[in-house]
Amino acid sequence: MTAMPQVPALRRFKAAAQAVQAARWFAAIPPLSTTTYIHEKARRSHPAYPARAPVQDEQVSWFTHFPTYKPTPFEHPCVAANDRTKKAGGWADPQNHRVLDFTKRKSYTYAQRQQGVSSMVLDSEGRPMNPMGRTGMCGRGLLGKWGANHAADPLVTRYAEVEVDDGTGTGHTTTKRVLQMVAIKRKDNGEWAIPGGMVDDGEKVSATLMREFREEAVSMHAADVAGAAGKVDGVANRGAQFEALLQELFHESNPNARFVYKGYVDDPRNTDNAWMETWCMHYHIPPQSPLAEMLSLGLRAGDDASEVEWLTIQEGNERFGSLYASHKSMVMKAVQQMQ
Ligand code: RP5
Repeated sequence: MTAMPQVPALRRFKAAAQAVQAARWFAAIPPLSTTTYIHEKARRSHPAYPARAPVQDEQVSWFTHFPTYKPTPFEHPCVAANDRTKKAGGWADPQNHRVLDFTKRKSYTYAQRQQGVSSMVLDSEGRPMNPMGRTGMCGRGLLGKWGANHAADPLVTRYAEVEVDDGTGTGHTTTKRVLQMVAIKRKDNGEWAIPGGMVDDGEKVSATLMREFREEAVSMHAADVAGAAGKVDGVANRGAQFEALLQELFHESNPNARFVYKGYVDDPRNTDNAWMETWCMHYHIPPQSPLAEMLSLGLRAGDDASEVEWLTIQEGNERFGSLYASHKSMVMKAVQQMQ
């Protein structure tokens, strides 16, 4: 018996039904409470990516008629090499997205749009559609999951006294109190960022927040802290003390931890079918507290970071102005919440 030919009318009907479903979901609910948000970094170049197809601001929305749109297909080889169905400890979905059940996947962005229902809209090939629209690239790029890829961002701040030019033109300085954040320089594109990272399968966000902060910004062994602190004040068990203070800071029940943001990230790795979403929490360290003292001793870049520093949160500070992805907006929101 010969196979039934595909019925074009049926295909057209399915496509129309998907468009209607998409229309219901894509009501513009932007991240970070702006009303006219259009992702921008998600359309930019990335050092590990081929060129994206150009997408102008007015072409981003899936509802804009764009018949000539031909996104560049790309999946970085490291993604297939980490297929979790083939490699123990792999962090990527299989290449064939059709074997996945997307009704079991969550997207904060989609959930925000449709009263808590987080299932993702799929395109005519069954791949999840970026809730913010076109990016000029299809496939997964460097991201492991089809659809939403979840991260957590620990924003750690303190007040510090710094010496600044007094503005008299005499070369004299004055002391100024500034707000600073722990920031890392990312190895992948050299941009400064909150020391966040991916939530592992089955991991609690609170655990990711602490793990990423420790791995990227305070990469040290207890002995290092003891050694560093020992040189300063001779206290021996500072490593264990530091660990206990970190545990307390990132504990779910820390009353001083503040929720900042949960949703889409305008990340340069995003594609039409895979994108970053994050959960950002803010931890402000009081001056002269034991943790403040230890963090001033113990910042050290590790894992995906090449440098780490207390970065001054101030317009005019170039590093702050060009923070990675949507991180500047998150920091600004946290600062507003402090006022
Ligand atoms: C950003 O990517 C998130 O806000 C988070 O900071 C980061 C997670 O990715 P990796 O740092 O693990 O690459 O979108």
